[in-house]
Amino acid sequence: MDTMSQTVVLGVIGSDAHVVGITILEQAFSAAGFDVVNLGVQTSQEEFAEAAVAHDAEAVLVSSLYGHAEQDCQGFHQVLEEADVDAVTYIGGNLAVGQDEFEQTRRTFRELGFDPVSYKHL
Ligand code: B12
Repeated sequence: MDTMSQTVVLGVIGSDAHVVGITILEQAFSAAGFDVVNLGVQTSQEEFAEAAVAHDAEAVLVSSLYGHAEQDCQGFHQVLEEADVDAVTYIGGNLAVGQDEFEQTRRTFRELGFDPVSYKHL
């Protein structure tokens, strides 16, 4: 019988070491009944893909705070595709450097292949 497990893979991409946000996300998703695989900070694109495959993830959640999300996510969806990952992908945090406009940021990450972006104004 299908166990209907809903696994969420979560991590902070690139060289980013901000850990508080994903710790809160981990707790929130666990409390909501998901199985959470928290890859922690400084996670590479390949590590996200490997974990998503290994755990047959429903969703991959990428966090980025330090302002380099756009560079760190270049080619990310190709890496996922090559690994045969079939999951929704979300990104959130502080996705741009400084005070740039939300719609522009959302467009940038949609074009990079992500589903709706959670974005925090600084
Ligand atoms: C604490 C902190 C640090 C600590 C981190 C300690 C640690 N181990 O976590 C230290 C001092 C190490 C640090 C270092 C740096 N930091 Co810092 N840091 C912060 C600070 C003050 C708070 C971050 C935090 O913990 N917030 C609390 C949590 C709960 O909120 P959050 O992280 O935003 O996460 C929530 C949401 O964003 C969202 N979310 C997050 N990820 C995701 C993902 C998805 C999918 C979704 C849906 C939602 C989501 O949900 C979370 C829970 O509510 C912020 C400023 C701020 N007020 O945000 C700067 C800030 C993030 N840091 C900044 C910078 C620049 C740096 C450094 C580059 C500074 C430097 N020159 O060295 C380095 C980077 C080091 C590195 N390699 O990562 C900038 C980033 C600027 C930008 N993006 O434009 C900020 C915004 C400060 C600023 N205003 O300039 N930092």
